[in-house]
Amino acid sequence: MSPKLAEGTNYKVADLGLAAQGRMKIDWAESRMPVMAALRKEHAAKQSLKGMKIAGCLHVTKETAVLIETLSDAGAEISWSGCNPLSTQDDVAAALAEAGTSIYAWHGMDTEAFYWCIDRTLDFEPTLTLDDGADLIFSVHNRHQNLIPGIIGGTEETTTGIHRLRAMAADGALKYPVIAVNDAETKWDFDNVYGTGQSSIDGIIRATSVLLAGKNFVVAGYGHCGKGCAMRAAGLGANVIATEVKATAALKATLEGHEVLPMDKAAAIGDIFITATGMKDIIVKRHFEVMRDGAIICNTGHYDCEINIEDLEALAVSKREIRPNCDEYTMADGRHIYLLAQGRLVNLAAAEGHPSEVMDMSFANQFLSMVRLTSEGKDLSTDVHDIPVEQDQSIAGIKLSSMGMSMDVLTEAQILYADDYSAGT
Ligand code: 9W4
Repeated sequence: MSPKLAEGTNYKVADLGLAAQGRMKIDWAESRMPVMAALRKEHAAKQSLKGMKIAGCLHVTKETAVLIETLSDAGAEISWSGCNPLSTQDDVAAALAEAGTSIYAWHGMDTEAFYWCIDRTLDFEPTLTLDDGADLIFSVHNRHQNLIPGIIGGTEETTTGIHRLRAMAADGALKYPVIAVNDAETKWDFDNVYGTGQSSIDGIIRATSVLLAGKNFVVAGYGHCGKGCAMRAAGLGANVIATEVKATAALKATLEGHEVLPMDKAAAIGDIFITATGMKDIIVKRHFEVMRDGAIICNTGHYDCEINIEDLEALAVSKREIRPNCDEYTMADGRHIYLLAQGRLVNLAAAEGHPSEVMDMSFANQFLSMVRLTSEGKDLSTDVHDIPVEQDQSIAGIKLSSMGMSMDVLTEAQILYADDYSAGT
């Protein structure tokens, strides 16, 4: 472990000198998270989490800091670690440590340090766990089983984590109830379409500064993320071309005004390519061979195998980093192809991930799940539980009113009309 780290009785972070800068980032995020502000006001007054000890393992970002401080203001004791060594923002970690939060996180830590940090957050014997990737739940179940009787429940943020926890529950191996935060509509739908849509375009622009208007913008995969990217690129004046393997998704892309082509055709006419499929080998050798000079390629799908970088490396005669997060590959015939963020998620590596306004809703789901586990956790079965529909509606409602919008309400007569089956249709 690096000797340069700052260590205290309840923290280990990179550099406390970054705290003032981190605090400004947190203040900025907080001002963009009105749902969290409303929940903080209500639950700080009620002290809904009083007596709870929450161990968290989730990306240490400015938005997560808002979640941590909201949980703390609602009466909980907190101990936190980052869930990915590359996502920890050292200035945010320093600001949290300076404000007294127990936090063990620094950018670029190795695997041994990662588990050391998780173990430190378990030292205070938590009553609740809050996860992104389920490392905390796995650590409790595999290495700290003595803590299980004291744990009321946990939450999990990601699809992958939830998938594994459901498998654990099916085998009878899960020992406390878990709420699947990802499955809330106010989480995955808004994250994927609006969060990934904007931040992916943001990553492309930060890495390249190119004009999108008039460009052929090829989106591989028209799922929620692909749709978000397509919508925003079209809004900036690009001609969007979607590639798909699923007819219904391809049809949606067509009816939303985009062209649909197989990648073999799109490869030759695209100016900018973004992969958002979750599948490997979307852009391979034969595509690189026909691409235009100056083509830009990047990935916003779940994995970094969508673009076959080995094929690109094999075709190239030279490579240089021409700008941060932008590698220029020169082909034998003199054409240049630009790969962004080394094929990793462009919205995270070259931009800042989901905007705070989007994280506002994801983290409202985390917060309300902690409140639900506190009040009802003892009655929940040892299984993976969904977010209640009313919670989704309540979060969306607070978000709407914070934006000055208001809705209609069904009258009694309308509710009766909808349920009435006496007179046929
Ligand atoms: N960030 C991340 C992961 C890997 C990574 C260039 C190659 C996810 C969700 C939220 O995973 C996250 N690798 C990088 S940068 C980087 C960043 N590089 C750098 O060289 C390796 C991550 C959730 N979230 C938001 O989206 C916004 N606020 C949040 O809390 C954060 C980070």
